[in-house]
Amino acid sequence: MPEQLSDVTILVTGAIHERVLARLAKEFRLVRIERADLSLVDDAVRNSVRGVSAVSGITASFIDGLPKLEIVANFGVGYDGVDARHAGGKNIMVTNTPDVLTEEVADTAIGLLLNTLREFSRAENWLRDGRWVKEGPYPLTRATLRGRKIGIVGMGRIGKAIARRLEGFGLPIAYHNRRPAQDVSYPYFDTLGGLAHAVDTLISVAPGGAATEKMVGAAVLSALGPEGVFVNIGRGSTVDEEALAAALADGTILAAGLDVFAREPHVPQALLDLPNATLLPHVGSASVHTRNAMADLAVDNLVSWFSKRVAITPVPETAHVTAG
Ligand code: 8YV
Repeated sequence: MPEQLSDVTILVTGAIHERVLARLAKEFRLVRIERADLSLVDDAVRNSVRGVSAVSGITASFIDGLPKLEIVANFGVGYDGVDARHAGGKNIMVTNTPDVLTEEVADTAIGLLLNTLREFSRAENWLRDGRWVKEGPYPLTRATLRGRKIGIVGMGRIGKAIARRLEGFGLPIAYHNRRPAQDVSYPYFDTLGGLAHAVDTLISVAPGGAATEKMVGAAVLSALGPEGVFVNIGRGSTVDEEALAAALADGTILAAGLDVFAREPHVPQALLDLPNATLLPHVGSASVHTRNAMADLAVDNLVSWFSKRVAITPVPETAHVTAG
């Protein structure tokens, strides 16, 4: 007889989308803790947890502390908050939420790029502050999208969706990735520095993690040059924020648009102080429509795992994992 989902314990660590909670509570036995810290659960719970639903903080030791764990369902396409390699080594599945947020995040990247270049937030403040009436038109923007050469860092699903949009703007596109992408014909650069040299507008969709830590630093920014614009919609950990603030302050590059930061929700004061930085509070996928779709996919992975014994969207590090 197939097992009852209501007998399966799912642990939710930290804040997560309401729809994830509502659906999990309906289908499973749900236990919530305020952060991924096993001292917050007693041994009976610890020994019964078979699935985890989380956004971040799922370390190797957290995984090791749950003897019956079979699957971690990450809310978000980026899963740098889950030690997926460790999970994969222990035959534990990790899933993420790809595809359902691709177009939303690509839309946000374009909006952030345009806002960074054409200063729409500042222009709106000019209007709201009554300066249009008192002082006349908002000053012409120093920057424009016209004539720009785009470099995309990370040519995955979202990188491709951004590239498709920018083709429509009539701009040349090149990219850097760990390896050339199969289904695109844009020029490929095997180093980030090489790409930064060749373009004046760098859009990063790169994932977080040790391999990409602070990869956008002083050398890359100086290669981008004084007309350079840097947009980050990937992960804040990929940027040396101190070097970026310095490059924006001294004119090494022209402007930056950032949706992600190394220590969210904290944004370095040096960036807050800069007029040529456009800063968003990690809203890339943050519409009701898209977050609902992400919530459903996160929960559907758990339902599929415990009813059909297969995950819908396993991450590559755990693609080999099978249900015992
Ligand atoms: C998520 C994201 O909203 O999917 C991702 O990787 O960065 C965002 O879309 C975030 O992970 C959850 O808050």
